[in-house]
Amino acid sequence: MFSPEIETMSRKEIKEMQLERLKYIVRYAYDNVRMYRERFDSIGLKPEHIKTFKDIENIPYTTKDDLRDNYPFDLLAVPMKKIVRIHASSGTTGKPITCGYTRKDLDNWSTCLARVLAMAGATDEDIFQISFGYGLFTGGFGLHYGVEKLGATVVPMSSGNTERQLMIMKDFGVTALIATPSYAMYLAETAKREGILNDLKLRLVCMGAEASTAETHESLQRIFGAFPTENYGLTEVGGPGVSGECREKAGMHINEDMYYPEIVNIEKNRVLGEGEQGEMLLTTLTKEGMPILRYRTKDITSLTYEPCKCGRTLARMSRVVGRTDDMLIIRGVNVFPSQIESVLMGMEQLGKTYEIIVDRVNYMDTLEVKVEVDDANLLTDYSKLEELVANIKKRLRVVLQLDVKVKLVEPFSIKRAEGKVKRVTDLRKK
Ligand code: DLL
Repeated sequence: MFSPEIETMSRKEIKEMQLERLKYIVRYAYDNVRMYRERFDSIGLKPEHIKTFKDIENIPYTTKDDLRDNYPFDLLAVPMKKIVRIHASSGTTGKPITCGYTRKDLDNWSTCLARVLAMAGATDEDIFQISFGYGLFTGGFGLHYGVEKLGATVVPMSSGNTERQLMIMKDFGVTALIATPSYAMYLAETAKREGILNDLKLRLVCMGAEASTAETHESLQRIFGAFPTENYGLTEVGGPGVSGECREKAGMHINEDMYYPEIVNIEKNRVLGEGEQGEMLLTTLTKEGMPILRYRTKDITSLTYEPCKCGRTLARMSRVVGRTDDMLIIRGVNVFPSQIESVLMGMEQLGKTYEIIVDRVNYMDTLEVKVEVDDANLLTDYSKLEELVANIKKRLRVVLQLDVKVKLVEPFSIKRAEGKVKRVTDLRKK
């Protein structure tokens, strides 16, 4: 454990620390960020009204629109000369959202990540290849300083150039890979195709920045022979390092001394209890540069406060099922891409890359799944092919309660993503 004094605190101690920090950060945000002050004033809320965890529920949510409206720096709580780093989201539509860090924020951030990596089983003897993009994206630099803080070795590869990634992995004796699950899988498939799996020393794959499923972890473990874990975070609250899986793989431990999580039912505006699934809100407990209160992550998960078999007492969040804005509604049925992924990744004849295409034909929603086969020979054996398609359709029907069109395509024919993968094309929006 990187911070045993924090990671094994009793629940009572954690709660006391969180309440103290919550009161502090609410006052700090009110005093230093105009948006929070105006928002509190408009509903007659004062920082001194926040005395219990229940009182936190009176604080309005912060949303992505708030970050956009205050682009680029209006949410900073300190003068620019105290900000030593700025990151930003990739911003697929319009302007990105930004996050500013003081020196202390960077130090806390790398502590969070050193903990996450130690949870995954890493030590100062590991050689980490970071295949996240370095730049405004929080993944590359965030993990980089976490690895250094742990005392392990960093190979700052950044993303892209798969052949070269594998060459370095082999030549440098890399023992731990940091990448998105989709890129880790691409590296694994390519290493397999090139017959170099036995030359690799990889023992850990630390994934994040995208949703993954148990089946994806299992396939990666099968191919790479390395232990897969995932970690979670988002730019708005500082980037990766909010939480990470330990060797028990029983949820991601949240760095609760730095983040206060809540699960809410947004429609009913109600905070949910332990084990109940809903959208996660996060409040930063220590951020100086840009404190954020009750941020609506849009990520759907649940929390457990049971101590873990690993000895840690930090709350755990379950694997993210999906984002509220990723949920597809097909003929009235709610579908998360992760449900489709768990079916496809669980079938050996299939490759690891797929696409989901949604359309509307004659006023009816259609859902098509395009997936690569593992072995191209299968595509010329029509009876086997038909049997496989029927099997996939049947399994998808069980999970989704929907009829899905399935198209099998050649290995490596679907374009690979080097950063975050985009699996869904919704033609209804056009
Ligand atoms: O993806 C931060 C990050 C970098 C996390 C590297 C982990 C590792 P953003 O680009 O702002 O930040 O995207 C944040 O990505 O709200 C989730 O929807 C998704 N996400 C991140 N980690 C996971 C995960 C980074 N482990 C958004 N499982 C979040 C599922 C994840 N979704």
